[in-house]
Amino acid sequence: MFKKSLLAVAAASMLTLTACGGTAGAGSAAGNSGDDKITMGFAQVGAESGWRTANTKSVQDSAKTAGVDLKFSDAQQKQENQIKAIRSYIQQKVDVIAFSPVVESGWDTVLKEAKTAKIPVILTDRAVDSSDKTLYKTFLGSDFVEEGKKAGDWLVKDSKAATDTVNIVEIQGTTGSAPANDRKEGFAEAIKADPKLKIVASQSGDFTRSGGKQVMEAFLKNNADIDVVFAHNDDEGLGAIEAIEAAGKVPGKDIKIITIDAVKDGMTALSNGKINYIVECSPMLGDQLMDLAKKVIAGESVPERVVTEETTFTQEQAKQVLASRPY
Ligand code: GYE
Repeated sequence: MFKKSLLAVAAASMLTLTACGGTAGAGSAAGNSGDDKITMGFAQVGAESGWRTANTKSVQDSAKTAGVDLKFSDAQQKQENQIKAIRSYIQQKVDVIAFSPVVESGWDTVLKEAKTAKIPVILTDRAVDSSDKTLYKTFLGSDFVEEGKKAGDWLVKDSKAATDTVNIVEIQGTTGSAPANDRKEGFAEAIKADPKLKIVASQSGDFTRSGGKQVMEAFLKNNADIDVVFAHNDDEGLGAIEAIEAAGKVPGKDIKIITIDAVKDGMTALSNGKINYIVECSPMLGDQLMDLAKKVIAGESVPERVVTEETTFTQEQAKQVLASRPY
């Protein structure tokens, strides 16, 4: 089914080429590589987390299934590397560029270069703060504010019976990234509902396990009374667990932990009672990305925002689904 529709789109894109000579962002699927394969340049953030590994695999697998020739680069969480990769994709005249911007700001120049070269850009996973919405065709990914809200809503409910102040430490994601900015905002918004809930410290763990561990060690040193950790991703939460255990405390009991992602290691810790709640963020964006790319190249209209569907998991729910989680 999928293959068939891709063939149809590929054919449509060739028709577009014949009809309008590859102008107006129609791409040049047949022109560049000498066959009818679409070439996509994908500038990935890095390999910082379990989520990212699953996301990379999803994009690579889906490209294969869709018959898309994928050029892939890993920016090691550095914006300058991503910009270099995008410039090289422009030089190579790929048909479409997709990327997951490590931070939100500072993309206008390189996006304008892609636009001038008539190469369409698709944002996946993370947003940019450019005011010129014509610099990219669509943005596929999660609603991070909503994710932060879900995490905060759970804590509001869970803390109903508490009589004292609930001291929260927050381990933020990569500074300046859309998920760090938005999850922080959504969580803060939700916990406003209960004045007992107080964020006593907030620092970036760069979305990594080692970052989460380091930040948590410092938090434990400087704060005698921590009740809750809100980590912006599972990996940071898993790092925090190590720090909490090393300090002789019991994660999930002495200190409750809320994270976002729901990757295998996170879900395992949730089933084992070391994490208390996980908000899902799906990394499986590959199929939708390939589909959007085909449409964009064929000159079809696509929605400017495609939001990923996601759920949440308690410890009980995690036990039930753990075995069947694909990543
Ligand atoms: O939550 C985190 C990863 O951008 C949604 O990046 C993504 C985030 C994800 O490093 O684990």
